[in-house]
Amino acid sequence: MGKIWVLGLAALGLVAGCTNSDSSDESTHTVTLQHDDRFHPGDLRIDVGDTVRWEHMDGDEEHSVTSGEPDTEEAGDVFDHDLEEEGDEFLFTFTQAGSFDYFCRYHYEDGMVGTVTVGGGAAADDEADDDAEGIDDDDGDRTDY
Ligand SMILES: [Cu+2]
Repeated sequence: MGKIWVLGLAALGLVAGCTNSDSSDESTHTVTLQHDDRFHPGDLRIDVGDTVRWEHMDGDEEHSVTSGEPDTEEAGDVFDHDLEEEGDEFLFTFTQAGSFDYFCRYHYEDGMVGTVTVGGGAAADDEADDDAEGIDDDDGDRTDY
């Protein structure tokens, strides 16, 4: 009985190991908030399913990570998180492709804004091209024949 139990645990360990390695292709990207009132990097390109981690590295200066563009109705709709002091962080996982603007409520007028571009790699570009060509070809065929 004792040996079977040990083997069972070992098998579970292997399964857990595989699961961990699978999830490692969803990566986390760090954007730091620094003393120059900028996000670093301001433009970030990630894959769908990746997580962005904003890390405060600016003493006790209050910043925010707020989705959208300043002074619009959509501002803060997706996320709106204050980072008040050094070491504070905010994580957000992007599950949809697209281009996502965000800003700091306190310093956007000084240029503390950023963009996260999700997906849009070779695969997405090919799909967009195919769609455009498909529409053109259909129209052309109907007109010609
Ligand atoms: Cu700020």
